[in-house]
Order: sequence, then structure tokens, then C-alpha cells
Amino acid sequence: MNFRKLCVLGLGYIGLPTASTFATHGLQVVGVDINPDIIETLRGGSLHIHEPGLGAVLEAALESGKLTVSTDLEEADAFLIAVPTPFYPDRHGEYDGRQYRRADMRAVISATEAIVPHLRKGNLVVLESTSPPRTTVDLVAPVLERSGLKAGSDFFLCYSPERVLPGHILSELIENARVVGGITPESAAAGRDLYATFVKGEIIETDATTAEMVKIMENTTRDVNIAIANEFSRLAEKFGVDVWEAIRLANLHPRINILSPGPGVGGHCISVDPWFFVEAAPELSELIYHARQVNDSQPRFVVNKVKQALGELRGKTIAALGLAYKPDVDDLRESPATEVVHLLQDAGAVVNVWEPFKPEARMKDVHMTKSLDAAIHDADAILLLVKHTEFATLPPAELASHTRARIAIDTVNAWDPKNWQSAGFTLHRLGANKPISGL
Ligand code: SAJ
Repeated sequence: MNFRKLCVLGLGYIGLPTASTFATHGLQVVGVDINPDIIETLRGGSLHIHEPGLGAVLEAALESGKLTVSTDLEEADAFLIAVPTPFYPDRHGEYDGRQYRRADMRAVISATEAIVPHLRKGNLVVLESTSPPRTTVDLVAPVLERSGLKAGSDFFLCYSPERVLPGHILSELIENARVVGGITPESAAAGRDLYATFVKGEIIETDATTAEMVKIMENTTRDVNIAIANEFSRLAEKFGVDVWEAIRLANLHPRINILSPGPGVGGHCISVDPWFFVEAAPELSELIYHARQVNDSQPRFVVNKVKQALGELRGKTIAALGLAYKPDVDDLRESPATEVVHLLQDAGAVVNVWEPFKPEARMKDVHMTKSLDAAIHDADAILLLVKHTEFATLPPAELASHTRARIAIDTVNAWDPKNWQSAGFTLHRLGANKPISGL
């Protein structure tokens, strides 16, 4: 199938890079977002998100005239939905005494509804948003069929999961293998033709529900693997072992690849998607449920660690370094660091946060500082929550002259104990029971 014009619904971390990349590969693209502020920002040539390389691709797409952005849809050959699928913060389901999170599909539903008046015979609709199994057939198809057209015969319908890693989105978009699940084989073939515009990785055709399941399986596997690493960090502390060294040694085994413990699992994917299985089939998702519990309770484990290091937290001042959900990104969504900060404050500590990727961020009940110095100056302890490159390479000797803190707590294994020790700090590390004492 030959596509000339594409409408991308949702201009966030996935939709914007995808729309821009289609445009720089020759398609006429209308990028649509319901948020007029985003459209205004993009029209002015600025970005509302941070992703390496995105600025240049967006600029090229806009300058070529191939990408336009708008709050309104237009008729097109294909429609691509890339809107968020979070869980409800306050609506839980319950199974066998266990509370589970429920997917909030309202953005997918309203994006799909917005397509209906523009849908024509022969169009292709692709859902990219991570969604519970059967969303494409049970939720999206019936809404689109309100147009009077039949999914699979009058128009093509696919699910194709985005699998790109924030921080590497633009290269992974092109290089990664792409799974395209159609509600019919013809739909899958149409989806393949669309992505062949720029995808260099293998494009694999399958059915829509398999494609949905593939995506949730990937992120669930990662969540479960991080949960075991976090559990190992707790066990290592109990046995007086350094978990980082133990993991390094275990990973020398040719078939073992243990991930890294940390303050918890954040972001809008790994900490969310496993719930899509649990909600859909709680009776079959026990391990997945418990892995979520382990990862969600890791911020509390970190706070206990801080208490061990500092004693009573009431009246203490802590400099928290990093608020992003992972290293070298500016994305603060579902960040475990934020939860650590809140828990420390609940325990009576004053917490000053320095997040170099988003110093201007305003978060409820979080005190952001304007510089590293401002965060550490009057602190009793420095708590490292995110392994940003610029934190990992901080020279402790220099830092020591900018702070009265002599206690440092590293939750991500970024700091070399010897360096911190010789700079006069007592360094506590997550997953290692024995603090390395300073002078
Ligand atoms: N984390 C750890 N330990 C680790 C690895 C990660 O605690 O060893 C934490 C991170 O700090 C972060 C969270 O897990 O808080 C998730 O980070 P991540 O880098 O594992 O994943 P995301 O959420 O940035 O991106 C994932 C990717 N999925 C997989 O690697 C299976 C990406 O390919 C997906 O496209 C993305 O989710 C998505 O959009 O679904």
C-alpha cells in the first residue's frame, strides 16, 4: 500500500519523534495534540520534552513543510494513535485481598473517537499506545465502526507497539525490530507498508492481540527482573554482602544477567504495564503482582537506609540528587525518587532536590533548588537517587568544600567508596551493609 498522508494523534515522547521521523522520510504528516500549549510551543520551533536529537529532526520536519502540527485532525491515508495509557491513581480493583491498578483508557478512546468522522474506506489505523490485551479488537474496532465502515474489510486496523528506550528514541525507532499486529493479515500487511517508510529493523507481521501481549510481556519481564535485583539488595544487606559485587560475580555466569537494584522502578512504562496483565487476569498473575509490590516498596527500603545512616530524620536536612525516573532523562513521571523525597519529608526531614535535567520543574510538595550548591550547602547528608552521568562523575573532594554534609548515601552504585572516603565522607550504599567510613 502506498501512503502519502498520515495523522499522528498525541505528540508526546513517542508521537512527536514518530511524526517527525515519518515526515523526514517523505510522508505528509499532521501531528495532532489536544493540548494547545504543546502545539504553540512546537510551532514556535521549541520542544516541550527532552530527547537527544529530537530538536534537529523536528526542525528538519517542520522546515521541509512535511510536518504540520494542529489541535485538529484532517483526512489522511493513515492514522496513528500514540496517546498515554496510565493507570487510574485512585481507582483500584481487588482480587483475593490484593489491590490492583486499573488502566485508564480514556485517552485511547477519545483519540479513536476523534478519528471516526475522518475515517474513509481503505484507510489504515494503528494503535501504538501500550494497552491491555484485546484493546484493539474489543475497544478500538467497535469505536471506529461507528463510522459505518467495517474494520478489516473497509479499513485496516493494527496494533504496533513502540519499543523505544527514552534517551535513545530516534535511533531505536529506526533500528529496532517492529512488530505489526493486524486484525486481519491484510491489515498487518498495510501496517508493514507504513512502517517500512523508515524502519530498518525487521518488521514482523502477526495478529493484533499477540502484538499487544508481546509489548506487555517485554516490560513485565523487565519489571520482574528488576524486582529480583531489588530483593537481592535487601538480602545482601541482611547477610553483610555487597550486592553490587555479588551481582558482578553472578553475571560472569554465561546464562545469568541480573539487572541493577535502585530506589525503585519508575517511568510511564515498566511500572505501569504489568498492571495490564494483573487487571485483565488477576488469578493468573501472582508473580507479576508480587514483583510490582517489591518494586513499589523499594523507596521505603531506601528511606530505612537513610534512617540507619542519619538516625532520627526529624530536623535533618537532606540534599537529594536527581528526581528523574532514570539516568540522563528529564522525565519525572512515576519517579521513585519523588516517592523517596515524600517519605523522607513525612519522617520530618527537610529535603532539597537538585535535578539538573529539569531545574524549573514544579512538583507538589517537593522543594527544587536552582543549583547543586544550593541543595548541598546546608545538608546533613547527600542522597544520590539517579545515576545521571554528571552525578556519577562528581569529584567528592571538591564537593566536600561546598557542603557541611559528611554523610553520603548512594542508591545506584555510582560513587567509588575509596574516593568518597578519602574526601572525608562516610558513604552508605544501597545493598551494602557496611558503610565505608571517612576521616
Ligand atoms: N531500572 C532499575 N534497574 C535496572 C534497569 C532499570 O531499577 O537495572 C529502573 C530505571 O531506573 C527506571 C525503570 O527501571 O526507573 C525503567 O527504566 P528502563 O530503562 O528499564 O525502561 P524505560 O521505562 O525507560 O523503557 C522501557 C523499555 N522496555 C524494555 O527495556 C523492556 C523500552 O524499550 C520501552 O519502549 C519503554 O519501556 C516503553 O515505552 O514501554
